[in-house]
Amino acid sequence: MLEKINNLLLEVEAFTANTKEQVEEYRIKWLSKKGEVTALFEDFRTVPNEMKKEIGQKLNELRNKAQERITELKEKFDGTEQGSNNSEKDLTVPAYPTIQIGSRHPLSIVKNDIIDIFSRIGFTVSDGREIEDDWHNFSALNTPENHPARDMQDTFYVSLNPEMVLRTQTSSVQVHIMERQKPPIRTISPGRVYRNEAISARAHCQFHQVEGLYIDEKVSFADLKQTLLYFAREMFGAETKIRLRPSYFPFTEPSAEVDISCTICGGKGCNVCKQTGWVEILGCGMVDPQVLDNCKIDSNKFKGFAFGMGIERIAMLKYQIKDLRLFFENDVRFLKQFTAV
Ligand code: 2NM
Repeated sequence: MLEKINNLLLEVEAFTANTKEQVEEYRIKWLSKKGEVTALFEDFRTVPNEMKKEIGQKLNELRNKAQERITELKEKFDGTEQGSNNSEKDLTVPAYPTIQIGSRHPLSIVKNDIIDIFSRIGFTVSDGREIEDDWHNFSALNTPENHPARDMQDTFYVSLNPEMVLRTQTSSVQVHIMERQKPPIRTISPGRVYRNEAISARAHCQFHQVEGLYIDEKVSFADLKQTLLYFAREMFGAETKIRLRPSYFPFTEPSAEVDISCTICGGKGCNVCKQTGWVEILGCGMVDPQVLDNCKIDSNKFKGFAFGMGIERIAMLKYQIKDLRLFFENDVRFLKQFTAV
């Protein structure tokens, strides 16, 4: 056995190769599972104890030398065209990404941005149901029986049941919160809402909203304004200005609509802002005391502000998307433009 080992040692030392293939051939001949060195290790088990030390050392020497020689020669051919007949694959090349990573929907990106911005100033996120009863969607929110929003033309009724609707706004979530929770309340509710509208570039029968609500003992209109200025600057950049115009909602008094200075022209006037320098982004107001009382919150003690915005609208401004329908068609040519880098 010793003789066999010595012969192999000589062979290893004398070995040179001209091609990569030859190196691989010898690796198989010596070191593979069926190779000669491996076979000697098998035989080693039968060597008498008194010879184990000497033969073991030699055997280890042989294996190390063979391994060294092969690595050495492999390195010599690596990276050179020599010896490569191109049939051999380079196993160190990073794998081709056969699994394509998807992209997040632009509405989800913007929704998450809005959640992040309000989380940083202490707002929680609340979810609710999309099928609502009349009380949570309308009555509690001060929307009377004869209000046009309740019309079949505007609202989807479930199975013609006059009590159940697809929610038309996520303030219904906040009615649940106010009924359940004592102030202070500081929460936003993102979610899908439904309105019975003809589908066009500017309107759809489903869209997404984030509504916000803050109730405490001393909440003022100034708090509302400053919160919305903070939001506008975080969302659209530090230079952004806001402007409030008086408006009307059944659930707030006073109410206002909020414009931001146009993100495209910076206020100079362009197509997006129709030469006005301003674009509308949300509605807001001080929660009507009647709404607080409807939800068993003492309107003498507590005040609140609320606001609501369409996520599609914010996303259209942020990404300059001109047709609302793109958000719902799931055309990959549209969606893949939002792949994170
Ligand atoms: C808006 C505009 C103004 C609003 C009101 C409430 C609630 F539940 F507290 F009464 N939540 N959201 C609100 C107020 C929503 O959307 C344009």
